[in-house]
Amino acid sequence: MLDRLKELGREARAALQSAATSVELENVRVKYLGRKSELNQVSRGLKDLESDERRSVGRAVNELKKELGALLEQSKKRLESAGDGSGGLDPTLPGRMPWVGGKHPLTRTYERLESIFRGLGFEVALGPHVEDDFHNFDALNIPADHPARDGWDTIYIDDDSLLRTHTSPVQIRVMESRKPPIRIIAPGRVYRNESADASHGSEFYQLEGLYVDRDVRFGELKGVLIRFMRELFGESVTLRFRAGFFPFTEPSTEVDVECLICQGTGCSVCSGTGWVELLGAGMVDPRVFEAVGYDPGEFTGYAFGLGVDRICMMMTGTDDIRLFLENDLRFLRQI
Ligand code: FA5
Repeated sequence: MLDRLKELGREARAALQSAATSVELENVRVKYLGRKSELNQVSRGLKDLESDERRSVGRAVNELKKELGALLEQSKKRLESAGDGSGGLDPTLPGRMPWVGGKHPLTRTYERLESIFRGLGFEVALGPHVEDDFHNFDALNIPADHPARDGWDTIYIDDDSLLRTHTSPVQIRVMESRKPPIRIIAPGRVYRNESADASHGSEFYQLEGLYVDRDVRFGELKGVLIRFMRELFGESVTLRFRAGFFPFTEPSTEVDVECLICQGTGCSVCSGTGWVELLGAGMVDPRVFEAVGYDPGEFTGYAFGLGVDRICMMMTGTDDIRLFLENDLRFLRQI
């Protein structure tokens, strides 16, 4: 028995030292140290031996196991540091996909809107987020004592500086600096001092549109908005033009889309009505033209202001607007 153990030791040592890959090494381990190995069988048979022999063979078995275990560790290290071709890796495992970052759904929505409007002949204009009363309100025919100011719950920074409540002040800035024809979109974040719910944020994105020229008519506004909505949601989208009121447009309209979250059956996003308001629009009020030095007898125009977050909700089937600004990667990765 002791002779056989010596021989086993010689074989195992040679095999451990010559293993050239981690797979080979694993096979050697199973053969000489595994549960069904000869060494283990000798170990299990110790109880049947005479006590003298049991002691000597038992000692030899333990020493050999210890020695081979240490050799196994050495061989593992040797293969890892030598880069054995498998490098200790199992080449049969599937590869790990690297995580690739993506654009935020609001950015993707905005880019889609921009591309549609560029295709319709609009160019992009930008304006400041910190505005003054004149551009955010007065020039838009909303004087200080006008009750419509209540409709825009305003965050003031000081007596005359505020966080813009809509993108409409960009209309004023563009008209102050250029003569018609003007055909712009003005995207950006707006701020309101209102409490958030499933379809209202206190910070959200709008996209303003403005077209000014001679003989611009309401029919063109309607045509552009319908074309835009169909490009975005498909030809079968159901829209509703409601009469609306904005001090800076006359006549005015608000446009709703049949709620794409519940297909018009009523949910928390559409407050059970089946419709979601996506934008306000209308023909530019002559008083606005006067405020920027245009002759209202010569020029007419239309303007609109879209809620980008609401459109993003409809496009992605998201039922709570607040999710867009929480930056929870578990949510963002789903979209
Ligand atoms: C305005 O802000 C006008 N400036 C729009 C306009 C521009 C009208 C030019 C006429 C001509 P309103 O407050 O309704 O309007 O907002 C426009 C759109 O922004 C809404 O239709 C809605 O889609 C979105 N919106 C309004 N309030 C919120 C809010 N709290 N959270 C998310 N989206 C909102």
